[in-house]
Amino acid sequence: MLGVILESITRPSEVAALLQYKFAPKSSSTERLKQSLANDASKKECYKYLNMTSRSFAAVIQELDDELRDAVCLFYLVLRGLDTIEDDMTLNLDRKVELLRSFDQIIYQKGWTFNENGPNEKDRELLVHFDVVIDEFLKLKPEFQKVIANITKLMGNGMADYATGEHRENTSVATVKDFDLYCHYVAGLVGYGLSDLFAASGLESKEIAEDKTLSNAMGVLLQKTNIIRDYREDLDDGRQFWPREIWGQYIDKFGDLTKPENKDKAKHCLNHMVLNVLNHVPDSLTYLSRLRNQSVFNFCAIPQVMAIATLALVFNNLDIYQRNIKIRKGEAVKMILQSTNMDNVIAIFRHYVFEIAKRNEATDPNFMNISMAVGRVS
Ligand code: D61
Ligand code: MG
Repeated sequence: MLGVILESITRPSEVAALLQYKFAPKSSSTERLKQSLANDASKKECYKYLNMTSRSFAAVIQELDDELRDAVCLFYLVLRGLDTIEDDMTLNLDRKVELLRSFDQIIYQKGWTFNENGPNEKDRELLVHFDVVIDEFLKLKPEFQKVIANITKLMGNGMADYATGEHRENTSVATVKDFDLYCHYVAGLVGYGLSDLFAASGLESKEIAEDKTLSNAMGVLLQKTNIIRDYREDLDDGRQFWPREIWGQYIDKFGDLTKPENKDKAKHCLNHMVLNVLNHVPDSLTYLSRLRNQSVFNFCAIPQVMAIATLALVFNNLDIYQRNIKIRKGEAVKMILQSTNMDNVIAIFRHYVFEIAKRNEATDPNFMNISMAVGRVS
């Protein structure tokens, strides 16, 4: 906490937000969740795994209204389990593909657990105790179960296609179209599933699940932002998610973007990647503007606002090629406290997109395209 305050010490509004957040009374939703966990050990386990495996989503999920909280928590845990199989580079490829393609059936097998993940896989514990997730999944309303199983099937098969390189000539991401499709599988589909859950809960109208382009954009914007921010970590782990169609315009070898002698090209490449994400901003704002329930609005708006702030942080910032960079906790908390209505969310988006415009340079080959993408938001 002290470190967090020091990081924001020159920004009084952030220090105020941190203190307000820290000493705020527990929300009524948190209270009700605590009550529902008091005499339910297996549900309690699930929320323990939610908090263990997600820094970004645990808090916003727990703040959802009662009608949705458990369904979204289980949706998250099921997909985190699936992703823990996808991410494991120590698993044999045939075994991985078999698991990915059948995961939508595994979630109906009472007692199923998995201990074949490598010892260093970050969420391996979740799969070791996956029987608890399955028990709670099977207690959800059949309509919720169907949404979750349907998305799990589509995502598992999409991940398997990528793991085997089925739809293209090699295992890295070649074209912008491939990049969009991969992000659709791993994140856009979450947007579809969440919209279906919102509609099934009755907290939002059926229309929210009808425009798939908007639901997809919600997830793709988050995933692409993570992929830019995580360049170095992924490179060090032997993964490449940036499409060659973009980085190939600037450099011959993906890893060469880290080299000091390539810094201008690396900067232009990075900004080209940010430009690609900016294209999803109008759809994300349109989706948010259609939400009616307060808890659903906060749940959806907070991650989007964090992503826009992260995009502004990475734009024109060569540090991403050397280390992990993150927005300050004080900045994050200030945004969380503000992200409760559409007017504030639009103001936050404008603020960060304006930050990008200020650091846009006339020497950048995409200077004009970036200006136009900015113009579409402000
Ligand atoms: C509103 C609110 C939250 C939303 C949304 C709309 C639309 C989409 C998403 C959240 C999904 C965002 C994904 C961005 C984070 N990326 C990852 O976690 C990557 O894994 C992707 C596959 C598993 C997706 C699991 C997930 C994530 C968030 C959820 C959810 C399911 C269910 C409900 C609510 C939020 C990434 O994982 C990194 C890691 O291992 O930690 C990767 O492997 O690329
Ligand atoms: Mg993954």
